[in-house]
Amino acid sequence: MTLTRYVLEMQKDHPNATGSLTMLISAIQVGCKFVESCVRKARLINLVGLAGEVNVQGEDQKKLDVLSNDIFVNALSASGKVASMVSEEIDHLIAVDPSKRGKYCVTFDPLDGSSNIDAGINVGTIFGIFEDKPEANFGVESYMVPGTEIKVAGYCMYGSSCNLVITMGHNRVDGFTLDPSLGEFILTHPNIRVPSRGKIYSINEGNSMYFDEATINYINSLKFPEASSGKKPYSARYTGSMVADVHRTFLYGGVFCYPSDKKTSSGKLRTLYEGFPMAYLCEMAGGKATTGTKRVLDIVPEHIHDRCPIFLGSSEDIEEVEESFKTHS
Ligand code: AHM
Ligand code: MG
Repeated sequence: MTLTRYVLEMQKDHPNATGSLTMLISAIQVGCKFVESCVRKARLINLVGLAGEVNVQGEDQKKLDVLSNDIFVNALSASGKVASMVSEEIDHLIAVDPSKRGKYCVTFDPLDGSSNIDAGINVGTIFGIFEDKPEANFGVESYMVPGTEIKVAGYCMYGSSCNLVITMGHNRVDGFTLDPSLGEFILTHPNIRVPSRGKIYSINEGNSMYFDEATINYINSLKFPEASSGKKPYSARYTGSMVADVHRTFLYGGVFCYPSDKKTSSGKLRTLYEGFPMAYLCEMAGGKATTGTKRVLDIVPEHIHDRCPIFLGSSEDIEEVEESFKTHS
């Protein structure tokens, strides 16, 4: 089953389907293949290193950040199915030329985890698809909606293999692996379900001195379980690449966390193109995603580059996070 056939079949019985979403996902698929090929040969063709610019987040842009952003902006604009876009790399809303506008709004982080790229660690693209609101008149208001309005979410991980994981809703998440000889994504992980309980936690513990009490207590409960609980300490795994850490969490279970702390009241990860897509994928795969005190998908952003704290993964583990926040906030 190729990704193209999968999307066609998912849309086949949809009463109002016009083929637009299928074409849009096809454009994303092409973008992912293009970025995959650039990441694969980056070292050889001098694509590692800095581009010399600083993005809206105040981070140094890598050459591959800039290139990946251009690839997605061009692929999505050319699809004719997009009204506007929000990219991590561009400070303003990206308007599509009126002659090519469609009805979807797309948010994306073209190359998440790019600070890892020079060391050859996994990186990825994260995307979310929303519907344009006519009353927004192609402005940012189309994006100031709760995460529950997201239609499609996914990521592509450029790692030891290239994996694209997608949900079009209906409690269904599927994973594809790129067969480089065919140039096609093949269904290799049908119906991904996040185990209800895991044994791994994933957090940048180097920030511990800034964590609030609820986070510290929760992490300590994983490392020093009460003898009476019969639980063993969890293993720690953290690559610093959200796509890789979340992908592992989906497959093996456990928790991925980027909390708010004393330095950053909303954490680090961006709501529209990191928080919402990953939270939606997690819920559709049977897991949960919270800020600690609120379901991530219930957030309504006020700005396109807003950030949100996030704890996502196995439902029973996330319920313990929520418990810790109830007790210690
Ligand atoms: P980026 O979008 O600039 O790459 O930053 C996001 C990344 C995530 O992939 C990862 O989870 C997080 O930043 C790691 O941050 P830290 O280095 O603070 O642990
Ligand atoms: Mg990112």
